[in-house]
Amino acid sequence: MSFRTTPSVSYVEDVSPGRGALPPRAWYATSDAESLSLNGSWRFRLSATAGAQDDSFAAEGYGAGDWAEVTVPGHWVLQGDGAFGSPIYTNHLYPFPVDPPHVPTENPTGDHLRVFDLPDAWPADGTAVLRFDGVESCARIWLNGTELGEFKGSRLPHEFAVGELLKPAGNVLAVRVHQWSAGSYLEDQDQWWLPGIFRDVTLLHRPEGAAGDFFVHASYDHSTGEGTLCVDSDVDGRVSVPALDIDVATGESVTVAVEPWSAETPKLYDGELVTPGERVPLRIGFRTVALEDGLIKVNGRAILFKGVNRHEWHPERGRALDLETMREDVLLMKRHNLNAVRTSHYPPHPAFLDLCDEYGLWVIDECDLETHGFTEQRWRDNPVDDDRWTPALLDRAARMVERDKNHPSIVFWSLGNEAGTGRGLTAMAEWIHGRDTSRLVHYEGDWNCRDTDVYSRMYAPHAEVERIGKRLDGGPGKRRELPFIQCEYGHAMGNGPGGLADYQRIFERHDRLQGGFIWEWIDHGVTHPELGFAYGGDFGEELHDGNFVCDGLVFPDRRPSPGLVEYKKAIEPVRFEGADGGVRVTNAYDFADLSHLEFEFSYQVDGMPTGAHTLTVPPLAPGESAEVKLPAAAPDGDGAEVGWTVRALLAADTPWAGRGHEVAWAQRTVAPRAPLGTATGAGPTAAGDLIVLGPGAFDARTGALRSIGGVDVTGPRLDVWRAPTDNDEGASWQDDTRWGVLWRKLGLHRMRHRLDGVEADADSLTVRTRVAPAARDVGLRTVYRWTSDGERLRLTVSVSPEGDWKVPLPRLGVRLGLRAALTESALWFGSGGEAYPDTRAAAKLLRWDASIEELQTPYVRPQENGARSDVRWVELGGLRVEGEPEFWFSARRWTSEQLDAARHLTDLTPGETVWVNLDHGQHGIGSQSCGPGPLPQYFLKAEPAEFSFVFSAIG
Ligand code: IPT
Repeated sequence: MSFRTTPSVSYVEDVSPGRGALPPRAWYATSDAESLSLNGSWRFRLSATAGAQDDSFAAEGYGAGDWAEVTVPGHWVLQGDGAFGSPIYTNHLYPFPVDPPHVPTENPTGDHLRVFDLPDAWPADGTAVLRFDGVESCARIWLNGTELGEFKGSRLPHEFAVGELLKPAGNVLAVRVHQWSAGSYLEDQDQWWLPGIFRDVTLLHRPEGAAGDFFVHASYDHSTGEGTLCVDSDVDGRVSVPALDIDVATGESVTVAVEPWSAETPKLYDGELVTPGERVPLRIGFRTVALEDGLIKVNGRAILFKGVNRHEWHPERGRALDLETMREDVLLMKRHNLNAVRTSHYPPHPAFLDLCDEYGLWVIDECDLETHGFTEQRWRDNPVDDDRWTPALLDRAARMVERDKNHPSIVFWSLGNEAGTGRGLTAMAEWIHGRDTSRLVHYEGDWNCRDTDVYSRMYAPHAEVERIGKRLDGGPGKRRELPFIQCEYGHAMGNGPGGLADYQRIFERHDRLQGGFIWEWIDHGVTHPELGFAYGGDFGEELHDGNFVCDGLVFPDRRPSPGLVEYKKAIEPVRFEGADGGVRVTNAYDFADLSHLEFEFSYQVDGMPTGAHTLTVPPLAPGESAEVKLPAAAPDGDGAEVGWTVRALLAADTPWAGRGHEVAWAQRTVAPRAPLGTATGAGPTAAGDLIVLGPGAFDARTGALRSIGGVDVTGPRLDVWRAPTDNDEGASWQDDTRWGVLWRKLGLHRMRHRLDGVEADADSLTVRTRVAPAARDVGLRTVYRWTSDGERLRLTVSVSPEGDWKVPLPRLGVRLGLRAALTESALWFGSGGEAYPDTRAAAKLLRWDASIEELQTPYVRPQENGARSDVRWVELGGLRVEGEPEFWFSARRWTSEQLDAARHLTDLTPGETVWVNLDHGQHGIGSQSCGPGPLPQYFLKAEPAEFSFVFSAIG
């Protein structure tokens, strides 16, 4: 005798892509055919295992009145206030035992129910399909009690024919979603595991004679200026493009003069595909992508990717993105000079690609495939090298290509990410090459370029990229013929990434280097009531990768981080160089001339802009440059520094920014500021326990400063510690240069200050100290020498390292405390935004003011932030501080030690002191949270240094 106790759920662990779905086809948002969105509130029941419940919920008349509700699109773990489980974050580790294709018995399973009526206008004839745009990770579908099938492939569409099952009213759509399935092994991307129906569910009417699949081929011949259009269509019909007077049959090709599409000039022509039963709007962009002379060319020109990796993310809704959020991403990218997106690591919601077509971004569309966790077992059992999985891989490739093939913005198909190598990948590449000869194929894991049309790498150091640019990298013959891109570089985790401008200059020096994509666009922080933004581990995950999920150029709420501002500057499409009495302007666009820009020029005196002038720049073609005379003579600074700023601004409104939006800029100093002077004349005098020197009062025994002109001051003392950034901490696999770890090991976070002597002479007060960590023999001899002219107090700090310093210093300067009650804001002449030695390209030197709060950069995991560079002077808390040479300053309501100890911003609470760092040096930032550390020229070496500050009290 045999009997079953649980319903069969064998499909969950089946390596096949599924059953019952229609073949994939081109996706379009609208047509004149009726459609019904099934987004909204659905009834929801969560089970702990895949087989906990039978199918009876799918039957008509089932009573789900006591079920909970969830919003579709959505992830159930982000709804229900924790009642439906929690998100899990792992980078590459599978959060379940690796035994493909098996998944855990504990397999959260969400039954979703939606009852709907057809609208009155729903035609009686024809048929209908149900479209699911994204369900993670495996779904089984029933309509009115009849099973339609099941599928995997979370970020890919699946359609089911439902025509004869539909009723005018009371249709019951039942969807059972399993968090884990065989498909999970193919979806090991570095992101939160978020089950649910997270993209749209739509019922589409298919009239008699409706469009089936169609492929818009729209190429451009740059030698003739003509475009050729041919629309292949499963269902015969006609294609019209009124603006081009085109009206041809499907399958027929027509060549006419057109304006081509490029990311810089995204010309789209409205057209229509008319089949006997349906009219489908088309947005046609003419462009030709080719591999020519070993270069990626579009419309005959080599392009340079200034790109970013974009995951779909919203801090409350996860990967369930609405159109406005997608548009915000595109607008932010365009406003920051980006021209390319890699859709890491899966095809995005298709509406995002419509936006890329419309606003102009080159796209690498990546397949929903990553098997990174197999690296833990040296890739043994890797599905991409196991024929049993190949149908699933080919299904994924086809669903991506067929869905997205009509987007002019897509120039590359990418097989996936971090999946090792194997026959399955080759099969995908072969199929894609055969299906679409108008685009190129990308996959980073293929270093020999067996299957790909570009040599692509991630996080290659500058020197290696330069060698590749010079073609000194060797490699197999095919690779040597191919162009190079970095599909990931510049790890934007926390403060950073550093070194972007250095990469960009290398990319520009060598034709073979066609740019790259920063990792990544957005921090995947989850809005959390107590923590602000949560990251890995904050939901009690047993296995997690902490804040490695927060590594974007924008914060979770899409506020740009300084990294994005820096990138914008590094990739700006217009370059300015100072020339004798003029400025040399270079057009660094690939396609656009400069006629869409206007140029503004102004001088600034002591950081204050004087009047603006127009700079007349010819409409240079891409690559051209010209020297332009400065429009006015420099004003007399009378001892103050004089410089100029030139800005390239949009001359007219565009769809992505208004007239006046700044695209590029540069500055140059014309006359330096006068030296600060020695500030001597007054001598120290004893007054009880104090020594008075000009406006300064010092502790007579310790030499510590107490006040300046009545303003209470704690310190200043030498300070070398900064709360390590994620890039300081480094990645676990880079042990020898993880400075954050080595600094702490050496004890730089607990330096002791030994007083060796306080000496007063006729015109100075000298305090001799040695600053060093316990248990070590290295130290910094530090001498503070104070002088005054009666009004101002000058401090010169001399530092001499002792012992064998094997590590660079985090920072070198002084820290002082001011009374918080009197310190609300700062006014300074220096860089406006955060800057460090290798994140300083965007340091615009003007006079700025900001509150102490505004001086903080809200990195999701607290860490060193907010330094302003090249500071000539700063005023805060009743003091003016001038520096010689220029210095870095930061001010915060907590100490570096408190910043270091905090895990979330909500751990930081303001105290009674504002702590100010005046730094002579900062160590570079680099990209070591995943890639290479700072370049050697940005190291802050422990070597002899001397720097001065002049303090005075202000009214
Ligand atoms: C690389 C991954 O491709 C990406 O998804 C992300 O995890 C990134 O690293 C780090 O944030 S893989 C890495 C081992 C180089």
